[in-house]
Amino acid sequence: PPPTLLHPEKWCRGFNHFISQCLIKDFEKRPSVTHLLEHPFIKQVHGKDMSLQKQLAELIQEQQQLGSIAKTRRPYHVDRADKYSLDDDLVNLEVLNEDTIIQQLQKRYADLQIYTYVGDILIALNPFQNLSIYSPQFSRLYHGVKRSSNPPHIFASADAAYQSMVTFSKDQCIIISGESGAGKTESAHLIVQHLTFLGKANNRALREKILQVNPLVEAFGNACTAINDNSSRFGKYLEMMFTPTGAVMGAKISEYLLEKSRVVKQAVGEKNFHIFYYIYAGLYHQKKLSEYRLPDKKPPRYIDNETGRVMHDIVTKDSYGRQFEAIQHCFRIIGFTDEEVYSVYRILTGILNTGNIEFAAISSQHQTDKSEVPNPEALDNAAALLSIGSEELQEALTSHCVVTRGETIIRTNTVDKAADVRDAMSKALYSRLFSWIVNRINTLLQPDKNICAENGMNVGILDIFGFENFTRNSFEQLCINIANEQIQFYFNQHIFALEQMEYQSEGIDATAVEYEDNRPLLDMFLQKPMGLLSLLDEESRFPQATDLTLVDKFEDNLRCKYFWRPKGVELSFGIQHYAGKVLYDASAFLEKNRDTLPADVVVVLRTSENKLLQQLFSSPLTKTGIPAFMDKVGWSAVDTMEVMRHPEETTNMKRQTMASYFRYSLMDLLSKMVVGQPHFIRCIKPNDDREALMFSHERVLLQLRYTGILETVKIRQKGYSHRILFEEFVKRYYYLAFKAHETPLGSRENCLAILEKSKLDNWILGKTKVFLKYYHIEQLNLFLREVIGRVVVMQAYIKGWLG
Ligand code: AOV
Ligand code: MG
Repeated sequence: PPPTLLHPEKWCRGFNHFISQCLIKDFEKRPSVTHLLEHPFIKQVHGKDMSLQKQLAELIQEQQQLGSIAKTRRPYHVDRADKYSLDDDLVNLEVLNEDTIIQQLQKRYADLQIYTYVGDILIALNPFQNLSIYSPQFSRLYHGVKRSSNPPHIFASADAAYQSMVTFSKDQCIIISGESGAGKTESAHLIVQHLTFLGKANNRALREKILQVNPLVEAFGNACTAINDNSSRFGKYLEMMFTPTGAVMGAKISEYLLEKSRVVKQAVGEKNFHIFYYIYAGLYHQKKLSEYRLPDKKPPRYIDNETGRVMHDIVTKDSYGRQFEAIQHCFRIIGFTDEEVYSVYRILTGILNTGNIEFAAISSQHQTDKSEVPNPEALDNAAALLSIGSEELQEALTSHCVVTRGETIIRTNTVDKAADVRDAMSKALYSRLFSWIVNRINTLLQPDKNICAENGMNVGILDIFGFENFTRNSFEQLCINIANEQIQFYFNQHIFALEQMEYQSEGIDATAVEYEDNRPLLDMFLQKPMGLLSLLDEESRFPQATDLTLVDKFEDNLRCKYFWRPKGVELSFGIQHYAGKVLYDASAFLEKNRDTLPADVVVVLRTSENKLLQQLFSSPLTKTGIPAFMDKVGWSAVDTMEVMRHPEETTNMKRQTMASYFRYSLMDLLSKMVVGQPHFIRCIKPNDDREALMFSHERVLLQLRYTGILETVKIRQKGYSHRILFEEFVKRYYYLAFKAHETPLGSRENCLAILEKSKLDNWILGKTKVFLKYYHIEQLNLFLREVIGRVVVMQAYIKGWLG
């Protein structure tokens, strides 16, 4: 059988010390692999096995690149002075203040240098134009080289995460933040693109599939808002899974808090989820609208909030139609069956038809609270597409059962109530369909059990909806902004709080950097029982409560500087978020939080002959599993304790409100994030007009302030971003100072030996940990890869030599 390349560590340990010493000598005499490939043994055994040859050839190339570094083992900062522009990293600024930072960013932006480092953190300015810096050539350029060899780039950040994962067999997590329209989603795409490049799966089909995931889920989860034409209306955590040697083997998405209210209503100037326009236009151009019982003169109400415009776009431009084809392609590549896709289309068009059902009051003397459907054809259409009975549907929409004292009574719905039930049904259909698609993708992309799934590692990429401040802000904005508040807290914890705590406990003298701690605000939202979300839940339990009593309750209980109630506008309240003041309009807060779907509707939908639809409603779609617990990092302490005490409450809530679901989702997300080593990308929006090359001093300054960039630069200048236990450090880097077969102790002395041998300066040894600057790690990892690489090449060589 063809020999496989072992992990060098295993290989060395398995080898006789004497032989390996001889081989090292021999290899060092003839350090070329060209003759290795020419070796009779290799030719004989692997004449046809291209993959081994290819692996070797790649290794050689890498060795050659690394070789030049090895020859000049100078300290990093000397090394970079000649090749690397000092402008690339804000940490190099001599005079450090808001002005110098902003000038630097502005100058770079004018040169289309949209990326800038702050130590290990990447700042990305939205270019608002397509740049030609993301081609495969660029992927190659940023593959496994020293960061300073190239200008800052998002690929370099992806590369850093990947290298760190492969080198230390540790999960990584890339956290992309920034306000709405700042470029998070684009950044996430670019990272996936580069990671698929790095994780060269031999399996090309898998690579193709992974690249289709984002476009597909975004067609269903993104929409046009007043700020961004492709705004994420859900939070997305995409985990790319790799084998221990770094080949991509699968992917998994978790979705958070889809803004489902958008299905039934959109603000002025905004749109529904993209997929509805795609499918309507696609069917229009394919002349298939009638098959799905959709009118061809006027689009359904749910997608026609600005009468006329959508139809005009569909008829005159073909872009929606092309997008529909693209989505069909995505479905096919990822592996959905035709039947499944057909069911999805039936449900989508079923929702569009449902939106067209109208209600009118039946006026009789005795009953004013009864409604009927004046356009029964809409009802028939919806029922037909959802494969349910049209009479049953009408019943479920216009009446409801109440059980009192063991007796079931049927009550009728008013016109308004019936319309609410209709919309609740559409929202439930859509959000469950969305979750199903995500789950299905996860099944289709799960790693093949045969390729060592248990030793796999992953890189998670977080892309949520950014901070929003519209003219009118509702419950959805509140949830979105709290989520962003939480991400900011996580960032602060990592960059400032934990770092300072650690210096203290290790007896290192480091001056503290002041930063804006948003924890009190987060506690105001999340604390139990008096936090805003708890108050909202409590009020939602009272049938008599109104949105006004809710705001009164907030005012009575949230007595802190972050909350205020403007005079003269009854239903509004203001919050001082980390990213600015936002005025919320509390109308419909209670109803949105209660998020009720009448049992009668569920019963009818379960009778559907569409198997997929039946499945969507067959069990309560709760998120599975309690989040694996989770450091103190990033979560309001109060809340963590609470959930640990009552785990059943989070998973098994009988009547789940949006607030409790939201709280649970946030926690679930954090529990995923805290497992990995974080990498931060801060997206910044240079102007509000989406104009290329326009740099609004004011807007950028604001974002720099609230994201704490100045403080981050300070702490990165002074601080040590990597703190590694002695034992861990020796385990990781012993190759650099010891023989491969040795097993040195994880002691302070051995750490010192490694550090000195590597000729680095500016590090500190604490009581139990080595404190390193971000650039030390990079340098050490390169040395390490060079040594390991050499061992791998040798191994193959030896196999030939022995044969
Ligand atoms: P967001 O994800 O941060 O907003 P997007 O990633 O959707 O923002 O970016 C908004 C728009 O900016 C994109 O549609 C592109 O037109 C442009 N853009 C962003 N980054 C780049 C880039 N690197 N190159 C070219 N154009 C870019 V939101 O999801 O609304 O919070 O909720
Ligand atoms: Mg986005």
